[in-house]
Amino acid sequence: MGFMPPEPPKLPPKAPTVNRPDGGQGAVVAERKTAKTKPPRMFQVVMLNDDYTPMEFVVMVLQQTFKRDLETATQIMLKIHHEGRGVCGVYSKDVAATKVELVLAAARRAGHPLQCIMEAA
Ligand code: TYC
Repeated sequence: MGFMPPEPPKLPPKAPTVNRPDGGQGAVVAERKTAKTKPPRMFQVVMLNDDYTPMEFVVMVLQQTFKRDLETATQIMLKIHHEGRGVCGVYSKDVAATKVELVLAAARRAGHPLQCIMEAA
């Protein structure tokens, strides 16, 4: 008997491609049932009252760091002064943390004890 080359392995018969969800293009993309990305957790930057930081300094910080106009900044400052604390703004975690650092650095630099914290909104 002569040499016989080995038969190639038998593959299962191919299903008709035209009936596949992608129209036979080869890629099957599953539909996502739920949203892929959740909205980011938000954090409020809260400023605390003290007896020493000048009102004008707080208003200036609110204008510069939190982009408030003079009237809004004054209202927020007075709320903090009367109620002990007030929300300066609500931001993503990184932005809130940066704003807290900016406020504390400006206060330290000016020699004021102004305190500022972030909390989950
Ligand atoms: N209480 C301060 C004063 O009478 C003013 C002040 C307001 C300080 C808000 C801090 O976050 C603050 N000079």
